[in-house]
Amino acid sequence: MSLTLYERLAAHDHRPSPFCWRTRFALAHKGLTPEVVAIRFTEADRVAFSGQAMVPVLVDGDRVVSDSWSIACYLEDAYPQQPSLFGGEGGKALARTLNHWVDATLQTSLAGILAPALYDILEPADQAYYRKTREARWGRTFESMRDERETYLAAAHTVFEPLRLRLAEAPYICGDAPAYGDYLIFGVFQWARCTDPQDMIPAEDDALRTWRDRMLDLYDGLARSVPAFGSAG
Ligand SMILES: N[C@@H](CCC(=O)N[C@@H](CS)C(=O)NCC(=O)O)C(=O)O
Repeated sequence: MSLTLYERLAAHDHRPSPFCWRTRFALAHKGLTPEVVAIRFTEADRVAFSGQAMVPVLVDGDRVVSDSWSIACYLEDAYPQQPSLFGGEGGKALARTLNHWVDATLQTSLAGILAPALYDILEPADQAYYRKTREARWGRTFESMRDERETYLAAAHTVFEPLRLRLAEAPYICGDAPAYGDYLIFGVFQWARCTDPQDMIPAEDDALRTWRDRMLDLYDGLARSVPAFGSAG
């Protein structure tokens, strides 16, 4: 059966979407290797067949699934013989809670840094679209966000703290082995790796950085298989 993943493309083959990285890792966790089709922001018509305009979109034979959480749930149900993404119903509920925290808090805490950084690696036609939609979303210009980088970074490091506490207890967010909770969080750091010229976790002994290195090595270096913009791995 054919398996195709539609994901976001930036200039020079960068793959910056944190939502798509969750799905890439979920597929690898299930031992699945999709054909990857990368599309620009201004090519939403290429996923119109899914009934919406965003990526990721997974096409598995005649099934079309959009939204990273729906895709993870689909994979868990469709491939039960492969390693579990959630570890049962309780784990699934916790993963969903973490999903909301990542979307509402972790990603938002970094958007002021990473949205302007992503803008810089987009093709000109995509830049116009991205600037208009994101500046409207955040109510600020990219220039004013850039001016506040240090303030955003200090606030983000406070948001990182529960992750550091967890990673002092176990090698992965989900315990001895990685699972969907790790992929949810790693997607954000992969967004940073693909866009931001400065490493936001500079201390080599930071538990978050050690975990990030471990995640970069997973699945034969899946996350390293796309270009990094800066120094973060
Ligand atoms: N809730 C969705 C969010 C997906 C999402 O925001 N995808 C971005 C990836 S760049 C997108 O396609 N945005 C399209 C746009 O802003 O026009 C999920 O978890 O998959």
